[in-house]
Amino acid sequence: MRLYKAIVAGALTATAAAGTAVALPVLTETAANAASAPGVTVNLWNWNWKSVARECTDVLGPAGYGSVQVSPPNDSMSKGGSVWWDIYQPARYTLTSKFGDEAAFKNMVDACHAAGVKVQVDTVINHMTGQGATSYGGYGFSKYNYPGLYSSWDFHSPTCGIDNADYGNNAWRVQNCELVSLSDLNTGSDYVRGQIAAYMNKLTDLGVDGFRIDAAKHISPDDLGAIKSRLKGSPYIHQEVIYGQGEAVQPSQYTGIGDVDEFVYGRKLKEQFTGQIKYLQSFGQSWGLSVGSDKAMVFVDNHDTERKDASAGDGTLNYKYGATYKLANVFMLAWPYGKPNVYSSFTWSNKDGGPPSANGGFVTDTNCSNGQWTCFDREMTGMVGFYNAVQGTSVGNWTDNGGNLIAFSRGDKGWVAINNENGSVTRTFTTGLPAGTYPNVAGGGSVTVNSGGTASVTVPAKSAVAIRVGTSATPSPTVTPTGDKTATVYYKTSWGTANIHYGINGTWTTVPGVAMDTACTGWKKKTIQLGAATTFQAVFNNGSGTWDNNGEKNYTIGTGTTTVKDGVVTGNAANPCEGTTQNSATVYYFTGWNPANIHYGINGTWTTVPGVAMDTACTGWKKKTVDLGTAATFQVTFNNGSGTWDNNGGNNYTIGTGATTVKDGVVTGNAANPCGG
Ligand code: ARE
Repeated sequence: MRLYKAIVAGALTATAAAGTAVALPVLTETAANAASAPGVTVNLWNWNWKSVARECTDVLGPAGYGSVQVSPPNDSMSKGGSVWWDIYQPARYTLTSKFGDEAAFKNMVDACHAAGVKVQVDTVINHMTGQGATSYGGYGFSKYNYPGLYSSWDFHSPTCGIDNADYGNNAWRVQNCELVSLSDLNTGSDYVRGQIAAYMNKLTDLGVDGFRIDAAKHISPDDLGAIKSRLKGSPYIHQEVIYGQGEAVQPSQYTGIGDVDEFVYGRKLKEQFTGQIKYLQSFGQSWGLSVGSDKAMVFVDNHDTERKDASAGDGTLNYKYGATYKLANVFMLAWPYGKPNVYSSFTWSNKDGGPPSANGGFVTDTNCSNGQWTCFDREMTGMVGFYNAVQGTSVGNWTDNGGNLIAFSRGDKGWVAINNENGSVTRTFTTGLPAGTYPNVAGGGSVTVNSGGTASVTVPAKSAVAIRVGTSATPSPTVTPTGDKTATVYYKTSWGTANIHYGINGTWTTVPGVAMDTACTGWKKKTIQLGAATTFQAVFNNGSGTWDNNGEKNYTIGTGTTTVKDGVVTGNAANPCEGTTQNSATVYYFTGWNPANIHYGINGTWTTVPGVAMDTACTGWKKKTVDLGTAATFQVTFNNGSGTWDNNGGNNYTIGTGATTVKDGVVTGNAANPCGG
């Protein structure tokens, strides 16, 4: 026995709704770079190796993250834990960092690989240090002298410092002078290129799959290209070239080497999510993004942008924005642009302050329940599955409420609604998904999609609902059996809408089942194809959560005509409507809505909101024929499925048998077909 009940969970409620809508193609996704595609990357910035390993095994792998980006693993200048930024001052390329030693690093790479997660390393190769004398590994150095590695002649000289004005007009100084007084490696030198390539190749030998190139803007594309040509294999590369309007060095100059970290993306998302997200319908390179989708690694924030002042034009959202931040990340994983990079790190109040550490700055294990780490990667696990499920599909069915609620589908694989409003929104949405009940992978609850692909969904304030194919709550599709047995079921009920949810040989319809027709007053009817089967199981519901499942036993029904009345099943029954009056009404409704529903009451018994979808009769006219049984008139209202109603100014429309037109509030009985014919 298998029983379905209507599914209602958390603040989210979802019920099936009749209706059809026209799919609106919006954007075609650029083909993914399959060869080196990192999947969804998560930047576990400042996590130690032991914690990254555990996260790969417990969270990232099972969720379907494709890659993890880790912080610089090389030995660096030590500020003893007081700041985070000492890791961006390399002392040597030995893997003795504040995150662990080489053995811990290797163990982490292996654990991530075993979980199916690739590893990208943040590599700092433009420069060495600007201060300090000792590293985490206990190695001694000075700004232009690194015993056994670099001496003064390995740096650009004579030395100069990058001034703010240089960004605007002097590419040479940006790439040959010192960034914030950090000793600038002469990347034009064969020896320096060799040392850098040796470091990266060592990481590759340890299993590393890709690199973030820190401060790539400050290495000329020629030098970086030459270093890349010495790398083993074909690691995935994304380069930190921060876009600045009118600057002398532009991200587009680096796309021949690899992908670019797209900083404009996060700035734009901050503008929209602190404004009105309806504009995101056209979000893409035309918005001034610095490189195309196929060359962009995108992120809502990274370690630099999250620390920008909230008012800064180049700042982004960060975890302190709470629900808004999460919604922006949901959008990133649902919208086809670039390769997404989710950011998960430690919480902070002092912008310079280092991560939780002990023993002179060695980073302690990530603890997701003490408030010191955001563990934001764990909040996105469902959306990572969504991202993976919808690859290769386009955006369709875009809709918005003219403000801060948007929804769209990704082909017939996924659908998402993002509500950035301060109140909940209930609408009937076209999801484009096959009928079924799907869990909300962006939060709690579930959504039931009807056979027309629509679903009535309440999206709570500042939250998202995302559903996708392949999730466990999706019932298996209905199999149409071969054979020619049929069963006609008459069901006695006072419900305005009745569905029959049935199983043939254990294969059930998707909840809530199939709508029954009105046979005559008090009786609903449906004929079911049984194929070779001679009996089947059935339960009934009113489409909004009220079920009759025969006291949890289901009804067992055979071929031929059967009546189900007050819990009694009568096989080989006579048609209970025979001899009764069979009135019907055909209503033509003039409207620009698509869809349009007719919500009606016969002798006080109303259909379930929003009612029944009308068919398009001809331009401007919708049509529906309703069985009235013995009734001579009925009460009618109309709606567009998303909350706009025409109820004749609160009076409803009273409509009789035969053909009726309703146009601009005027009811015409015994009307001619307005579509001709
Ligand atoms: C620290 C101290 C400095 C000190 C220096 C040397 O803060 O006062 O002079 O050490 O002793 C990080 C921190 C820095 C820190 C550095 C080294 O952010 O504060 O300096 O580590 O410890 C430009 C670059 C871009 C760079 C940003 C910060 O183009 O590459 O500046 N970002 C990366 C990292 C940073 C890191 C470094 C590089 C250095 O992600 O975290 O620095 O490895 C416009 C331009 C941008 C420019 C931006 C800021 O937007 O378009 O190109 O970014 O202005 O100037």
